[in-house]
Amino acid sequence: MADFDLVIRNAQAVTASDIFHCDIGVRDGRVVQLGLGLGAGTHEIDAAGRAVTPGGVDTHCHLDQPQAPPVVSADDFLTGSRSAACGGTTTVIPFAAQHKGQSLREAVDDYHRRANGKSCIDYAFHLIVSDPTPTVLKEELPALIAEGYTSFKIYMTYDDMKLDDRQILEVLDVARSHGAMAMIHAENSDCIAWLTGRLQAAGKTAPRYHAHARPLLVEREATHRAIALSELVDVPILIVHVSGREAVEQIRWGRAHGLQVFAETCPQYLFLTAEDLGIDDSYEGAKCVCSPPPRDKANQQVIWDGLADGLFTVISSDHAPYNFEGEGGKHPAGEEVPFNHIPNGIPGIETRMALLWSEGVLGGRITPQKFVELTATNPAKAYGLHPRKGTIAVGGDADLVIWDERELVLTNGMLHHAVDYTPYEGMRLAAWPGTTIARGQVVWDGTRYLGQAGQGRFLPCGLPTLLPARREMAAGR
Ligand code: DUC
Ligand code: ZN
Ligand code: ZN
Repeated sequence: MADFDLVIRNAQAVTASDIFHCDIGVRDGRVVQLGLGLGAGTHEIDAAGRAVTPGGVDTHCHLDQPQAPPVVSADDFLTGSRSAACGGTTTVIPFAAQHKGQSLREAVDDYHRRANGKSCIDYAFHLIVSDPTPTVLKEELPALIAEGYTSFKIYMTYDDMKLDDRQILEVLDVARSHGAMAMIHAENSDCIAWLTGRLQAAGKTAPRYHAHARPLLVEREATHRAIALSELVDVPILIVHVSGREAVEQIRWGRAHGLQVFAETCPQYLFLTAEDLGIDDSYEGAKCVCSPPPRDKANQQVIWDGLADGLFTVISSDHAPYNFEGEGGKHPAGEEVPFNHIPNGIPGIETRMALLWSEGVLGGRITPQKFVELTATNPAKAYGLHPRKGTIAVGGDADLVIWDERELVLTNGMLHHAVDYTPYEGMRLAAWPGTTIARGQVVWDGTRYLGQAGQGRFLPCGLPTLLPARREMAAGR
């Protein structure tokens, strides 16, 4: 009888701290031995000295999130998890979103119905709190945190989602009392509304004006305010989808003052610029409308620097799957809508890992260990899934990626999401996941999706374990 269900031989294993040569023995979906010359496995894969990293943990993506008609999410848990797996991600945390007037519990129950039996990889839920009633604050949120929904997103913009400062303080206070992680979308709503009104009055409605309505200072002001509110409550926060220099400066300022401010960025702020929204009034730019908007080359460099020097805690996809031409998308029935009616968000759940390995690691901008820290280990720690997820260690889930370093041209045709475009069409990459293994099962072999709907399990989250000592934060990193 074989000693293991699966042995990966001759791996160059990468964790957030080390790179080491080993075989990886897997039994019952977990890593049970790391060493050289391991015994036989029922299945064996020769990694042939290639890099093996933990499967990606994508802690910011939107799958089958209910939308206001006519907008629809192109990806559900089936297509979204399939796409994630083929791109080297083995755990996702999308959002159970409360709409105003709805109970939070109802939003969670509805989201479980949407996920149930569909995902091929493990998943957890963040909450979105858009209506913090006394019942939500005193009963529902504490109960849900205790059940494993230990993080929630707060919006400072969007009329149907945003909280005012007083409400943000109330929600942060719950996070503090119960040890949960608050994620904040930091853009100043009134500034956006005022700028949008002026642009519209001037007839400036093409997609490129989306970036004019959301300049860096709109993000800077809200980031500073979010940090100040968290300081008042004395609770850590995580600023999501940070796009450029001005928000980065606020986060560095907060840390230099000893505050626990974590930060997330996304590939769109490394690989797209505002020019991708259009240099003229072409509607193609709608494909890259997301919030905050992509900035410019100099800001891309600021984001790369922040990834390398520890400013950023995680890099997530913020996969927001809206079709361009297809149903419920950005170009509804071929109609060109004003920028402020274009659904905000771009697809990227399958491309996150390869973009960062190819351009970050192979491009010499970050180390392989930093890649693992940003794409897997810190995301798992931030949301209470570590060490089961996010590393290669005995006892952890056997969620692994074996990397193929090969030249390829990215096209939407190679992707497995249900979105009809990728913003990275035609981009040249130097790597792609050659094999993705989720809890010991091969779900992607480099050419074929081999996962099964329902193979992924719901993961209740523990409390975040990513709380560096205040002294380290104060070093200004
Ligand atoms: N914020 C997100 O996190 N995702 C899509 C759109 C947005 O504004
Ligand atoms: Zn957001
Ligand atoms: Zn998002």
